[in-house]
Amino acid sequence: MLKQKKNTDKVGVIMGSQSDWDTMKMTVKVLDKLSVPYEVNIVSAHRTPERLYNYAKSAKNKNIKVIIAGAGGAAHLPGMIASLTHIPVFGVPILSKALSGMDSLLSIVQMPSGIPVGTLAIGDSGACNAGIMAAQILALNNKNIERKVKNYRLKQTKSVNEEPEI
Ligand code: RP5
Repeated sequence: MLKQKKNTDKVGVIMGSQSDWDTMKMTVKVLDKLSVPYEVNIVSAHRTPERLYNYAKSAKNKNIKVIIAGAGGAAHLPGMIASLTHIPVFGVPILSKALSGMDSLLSIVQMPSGIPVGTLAIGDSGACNAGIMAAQILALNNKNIERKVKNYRLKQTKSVNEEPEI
């Protein structure tokens, strides 16, 4: 993780359980790549509801500009965080064992009108894209992150062969 100055804009990455880390490490990996400052925590909507409340209420004072919340199954974390703060929240549906992440996806995406959660794809792609999306938002006010995001995209484009290797 980057060394962080005080008052630096950052991303808050949270997950409902230690078991979500395998997926959410994809978010952290891409944030590192794009030089985006972040902090990462476990916050469970069901097992640690007071921690959830305190996290949402203290996020602004910690200069968190975007929150990425990964959760699986009943997956109430992103929606509950979004209900407690005006900071934009992205939800990452974890690929659950029982229902292959469909439970997580539907739970996160079906927010009532008035409390949005930007919902990403199930699993690793969603976790990675949530990080890129957050970087793109911070890039609006940060030239260094903007440069990193542009380079990331350029490198990705260059890496795609015109023809398949047969
Ligand atoms: C959710 O329940 C978590 O986000 C996790 O995806 C799921 C299972 O949690 P564990 O029982 O593995 O801790 O709250």
